Amino acid sequence: MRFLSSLAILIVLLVSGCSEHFPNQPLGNLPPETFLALRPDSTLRRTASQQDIHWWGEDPDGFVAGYYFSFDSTHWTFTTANDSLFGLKLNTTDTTYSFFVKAVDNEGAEDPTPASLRYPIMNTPPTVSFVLKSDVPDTTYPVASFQWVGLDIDGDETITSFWYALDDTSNPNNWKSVPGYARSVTLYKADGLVEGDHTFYLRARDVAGAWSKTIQMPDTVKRTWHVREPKGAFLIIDDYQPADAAAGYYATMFDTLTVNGRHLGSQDVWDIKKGASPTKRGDLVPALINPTFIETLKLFKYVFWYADNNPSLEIAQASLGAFTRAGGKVLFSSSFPELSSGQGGVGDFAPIDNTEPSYFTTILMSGDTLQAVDPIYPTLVRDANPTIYLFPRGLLPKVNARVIYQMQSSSRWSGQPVMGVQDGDSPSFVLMAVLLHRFGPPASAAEFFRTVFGKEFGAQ
Ligand SMILES: [Ca+2]
Ligand SMILES: [Ca+2]
Repeated sequence: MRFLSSLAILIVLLVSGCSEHFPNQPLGNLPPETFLALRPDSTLRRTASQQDIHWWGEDPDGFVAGYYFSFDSTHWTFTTANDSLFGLKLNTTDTTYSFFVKAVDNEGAEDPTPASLRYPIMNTPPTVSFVLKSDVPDTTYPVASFQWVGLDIDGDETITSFWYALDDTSNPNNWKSVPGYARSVTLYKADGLVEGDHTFYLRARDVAGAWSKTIQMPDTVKRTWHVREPKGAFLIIDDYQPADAAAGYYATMFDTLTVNGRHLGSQDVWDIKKGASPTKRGDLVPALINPTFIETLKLFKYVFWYADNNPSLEIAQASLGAFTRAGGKVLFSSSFPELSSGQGGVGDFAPIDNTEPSYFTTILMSGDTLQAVDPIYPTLVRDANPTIYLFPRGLLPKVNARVIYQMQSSSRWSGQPVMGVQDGDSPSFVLMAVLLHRFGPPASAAEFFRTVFGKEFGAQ
C-alpha cells in the first residue's frame, strides 16, 4: 500500500501549485482523506481482468458521506459503497488501468488528493476447438460446415474474430475472417472446395490481437477429407442398409435408363446409411442437416431416395421440404417399419398425411400387383425373388395429392391400399411405399422411372 501522508499532501499541493480544485468549504471544515486497498492476494501483480477494488475514507471533523471514483480522474461517478467489482476491458495486449477514488464529507468537501492505484491487466490468448462429433465426413460434395467453440478467460466477448483457411495457411490472403460471435462456417466450391483433398484450418483472435493456436479438420492421420464434385444433376440417396442386390440393381437401372434422350446415370450415389447404427447416423452424413445436408442436395436437381424399411425420416424431414421448395424433385421409395403406428413427420415433406397405422398383409407374395391409377404409369408386379417381403403398408394421401398406385384387390386384404402418390399438377415429389427393386418386370420398372423423371419431373 502506498498512501500519501498528510505531510506529503501538503508538499504535493505546494509543489504542484494546487492543480486540484478545492470546492468552497464552510470555514473550518477539514476535507476527508481517502484510502485504497488491494486484496491481500493481489498485490501489484499482473492480474485477471475482473478486479474487486475496496476503498474507505476518514474525515477528521465530521463523517464521510460517499465517494467519487474514476478511471481517468476526469469523469467521476458517485457511490456510497466501499467496494465494487470492475470488469476491466482489454484494449491492447497488456493494459494498465488507473483507478482514482476520493471521499466526500458531510459538508460536501472532497478529498483534494484522491487515492489511486494502477492495475496492470494481462491478456490471455483465446482458445478454439471444434464441436464434439462435428467432424467433416471422409468424403463430401462441395459443401462442408465447421462448428467450433471459442473461449477466452478475459471474456468470450473479447474474441473479435475467427479466421479460417483452406489447405494453404502460408499465404496471408488465404485466411478469411468471420465475426467473433460466429460459431460456424459453411464452405462451397466458390470457397475452394473443388474436386480433391482438403484441410480446414481455424484460429481465434481477441480484442488485444492475441491469436489462439491453429486447429485443423480433419485432425486424423490422413489430415484431409475428399471433396467430389457432382457429375450431373441426378443424385441417388442410398438409405438402405441390407447388403443385398438393391444397390447394384439401381446402378444398372440408371446407367442404362434413357430419359428424354439422356442417361441419368448412377455416378452420384450418397450412402447415408454407411456405418450407421441405431444410435448413430451414417459416417457420410454431415453433423448439420441444416444447412449442410440441404445445401448438398441443392447441388442437384433430381433425387432418387431409396430406403429399407427403416427410412431416415428425421433427415428427410429436415431437408426435403427445403429441397423441393428450391425447385428440387424427389422420388422417395421406402417400405415402412413393422412396429410403428404410422410415420409422423412424413407429411412434412411428402404428399401424405401419414402411412396406414398397420400393415395390410403380413407378406407380399410374388405376383402381387401395383395397379396404376394414373394411366401414364405401368403396372408393377412383385418379383419371384425368394427373399421374403414383409409387412407392406399403405399411404394416407393429402387431399391435394394424386394417387398413382394402388394394390390389386385381394382376399388377403381389404380394399386397395394406396401405394404411390404424387403432389399435384407440376409434381416435385413422388412417394412409393414399396421397395422398388422388388418390382418388375424389368421393362416396366424402367418405364416407371422414365415416367417419374421424364414425364412428371421433366428431366432433360
Ligand atoms: Ca470534514
Ligand atoms: Ca484474451
